[in-house]
Amino acid sequence: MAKFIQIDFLSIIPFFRYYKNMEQKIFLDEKQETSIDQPELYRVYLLNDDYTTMDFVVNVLMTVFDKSKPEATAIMLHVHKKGKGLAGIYLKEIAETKIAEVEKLARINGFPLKCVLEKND
Ligand code: TYC
Repeated sequence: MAKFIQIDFLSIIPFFRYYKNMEQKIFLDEKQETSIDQPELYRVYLLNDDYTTMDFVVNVLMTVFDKSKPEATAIMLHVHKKGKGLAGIYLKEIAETKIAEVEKLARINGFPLKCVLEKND
């Protein structure tokens, strides 16, 4: 007759495995949730050139990127002086649509205005 509680270590191993798997599953589920909660965002930058008029760039910033006139003017002047300026941050598909819109508007108006897309890390 055993007087003490005895632990059979070999029979405990499957339980350790089970809890380890559960922890990993929870970890993976949390990771998945995070990627759903925080979609990847992209920055759309306007690039400077010597031919696009300042008025056109201000107009693009107001119509495509929903900036006020003072905001649009400040961004345009920043691009003009520094070579590149942030127009907005969007989901990838929206950012790509905006770039296509800008470049189409530029092309039909005879301007070489270009944008670049960068991941918002
Ligand atoms: N550098 C242009 C000019 O002097 C103006 C300009 C500003 C062009 C911003 C592009 O993204 C741009 N007419």
